[in-house]
Amino acid sequence: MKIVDARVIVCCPGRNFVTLKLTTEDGLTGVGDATLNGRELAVASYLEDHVVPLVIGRDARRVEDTWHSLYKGAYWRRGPVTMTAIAAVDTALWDIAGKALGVPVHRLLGGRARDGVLVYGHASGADVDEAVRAAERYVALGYHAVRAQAGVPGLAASYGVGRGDLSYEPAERGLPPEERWSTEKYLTSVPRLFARLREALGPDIHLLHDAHHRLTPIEAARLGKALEPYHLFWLEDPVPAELQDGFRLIRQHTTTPLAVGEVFSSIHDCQTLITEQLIDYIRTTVVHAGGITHLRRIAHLAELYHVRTGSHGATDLSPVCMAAALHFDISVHNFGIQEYMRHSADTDRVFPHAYRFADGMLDPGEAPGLGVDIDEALAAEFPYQRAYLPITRKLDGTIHSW
Ligand code: CS2
Ligand code: MG
Repeated sequence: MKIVDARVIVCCPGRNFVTLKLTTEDGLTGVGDATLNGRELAVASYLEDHVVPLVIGRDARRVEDTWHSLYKGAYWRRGPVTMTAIAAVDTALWDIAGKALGVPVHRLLGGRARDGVLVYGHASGADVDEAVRAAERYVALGYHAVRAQAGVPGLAASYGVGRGDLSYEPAERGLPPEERWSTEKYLTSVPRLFARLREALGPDIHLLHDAHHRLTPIEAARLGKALEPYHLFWLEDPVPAELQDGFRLIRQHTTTPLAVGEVFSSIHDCQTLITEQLIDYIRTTVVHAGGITHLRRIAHLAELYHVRTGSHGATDLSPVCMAAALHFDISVHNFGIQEYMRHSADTDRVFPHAYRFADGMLDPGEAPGLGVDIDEALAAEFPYQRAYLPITRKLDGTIHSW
């Protein structure tokens, strides 16, 4: 089953996506998400200029061998660009494998391990009242889990909060917009948000919050302790996680569950966090952590240490990644939760898919392969538009983690 064609499709139906489409000699096709928000063309070039010549002529059935050939063959290992490119090839090969056998990919991953995939939506508001109303709307839609982010009094912008009627979207046309940040103001405001959310929603809705890499370990420990009365499902990205040891300090002070990993690209980024049980959920995703093949390795290590999965699922991960994630989520034993920021209508038209939402859960469906595709003619109507993630500075102008 030789690969005879490999195309990299860049489009922008409201935001940029990069998609790899492989075709075999017998006409089977497979797709893989290769989107790296803000650095999309780096991955497109890595694929077009360096990987495509290597995959043409390969046997599409050799998924594991292809993964290791691309990983070891590059010499320069790991990192978001390399691992996103490998992820796209890997995902497309799993898609082809399912189609060749006429079964959904989850059947190849051990079959369904649960009735559905618990997901969480993104509620946000310029202030606490608005964020509580947004969370109530998600509960009314049937969600059992909601991430809540609110504006911080005294700051013009805060992470995860849309602008006016625009929903939160992690990408901006043109050069990176600059925001100002105050950890002190933020730490004062967050407990108030969750006190109000628990009061409005009761004890059973899972509540999540993303600190988005902005705290020091001791600040994160303080926030975790302050949030304990509201028993969050998780506090995400409390600190930048290059220093995995930093989580020991947080762990000493709080029982609020911790989640990290959406920016990780391999098992090596989270091995200490997992084996020392410094986190409760690992957020690595199909698109940025080497595809389904490598994400399974991370999940299987995590299973030994009581760590569950909680894959990233923001709008800058395409429906191709979401579909692949759901085949992984429905079958992996130590599944925790799946992030699900709904895509725009244009994006859903460009990427027709089989997955469906009902009663707070997503289901990947039973279509052969991943159950997703890209409408290339429609994608061509939405050409790439350079966009960047914002940057943030402290009130004194010092650059900070956005
Ligand atoms: C966020 C993301 O969804 C999340 O948890 O951290 O929205 C993140 O900001 C974007 O994916 C960055 O591109
Ligand atoms: Mg996050």
